Amino acid sequence: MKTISHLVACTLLASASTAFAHGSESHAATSASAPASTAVTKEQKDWGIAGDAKQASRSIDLNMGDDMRFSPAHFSVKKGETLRLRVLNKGQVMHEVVLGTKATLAQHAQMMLKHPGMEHAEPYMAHVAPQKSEDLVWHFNRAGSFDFACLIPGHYQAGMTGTFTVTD
Ligand SMILES: [Cu+2]
Repeated sequence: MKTISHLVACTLLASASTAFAHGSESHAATSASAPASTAVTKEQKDWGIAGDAKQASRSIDLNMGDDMRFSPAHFSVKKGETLRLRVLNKGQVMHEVVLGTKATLAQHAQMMLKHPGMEHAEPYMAHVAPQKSEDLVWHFNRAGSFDFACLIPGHYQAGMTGTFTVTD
C-alpha cells in the first residue's frame, strides 16, 4: 500500500515538475491548488507533516557544503515536536535538503539522475542557493528512524545524506 501511494506521488511529482519552480514561488504555486486557507499542501508522510512556523519549539542549523556533507549529519527530535530547520548553504553550488526514508530518497534520487533538470518542491524539502539559507518547518508526528539527503544529481551519490531520529 505504501509502495503504491509512493509510486503515485512520484508520478504526480514527475508530471507536475514543469509547473513548479524552486523557492518561494513554488509555495505560491502549491497554495493556489490547495484549499483556501492552507499555505502549503499538508500531506501526512511517514516522517511527519508540514509544520506551522508559529508552533516551532526550537531551531536547529543544518549546514551544507561542497564537500557533499551535512553538518550535523544526524539530529534527534521528540515525537510531536515542530522544528525550524535553518538550512544553510556554505558552498559555491546549489544544495538542497529533502526529508524522507531511505527508500523514498533512493527512489527520488534515481528520478533526479534521469531528469537532471527536474524541479521539485514539497514542504519537506528546501533548495538553497550558495551562501544563502532557507527555513524548513516540519512537524515530526511519527516516531522512527529517518533520512535526509541532497538529491541534486551526483550529490546523493557522493554521500550527501544524513539521518534523524524521532523518539516516542
Ligand atoms: Cu548537494
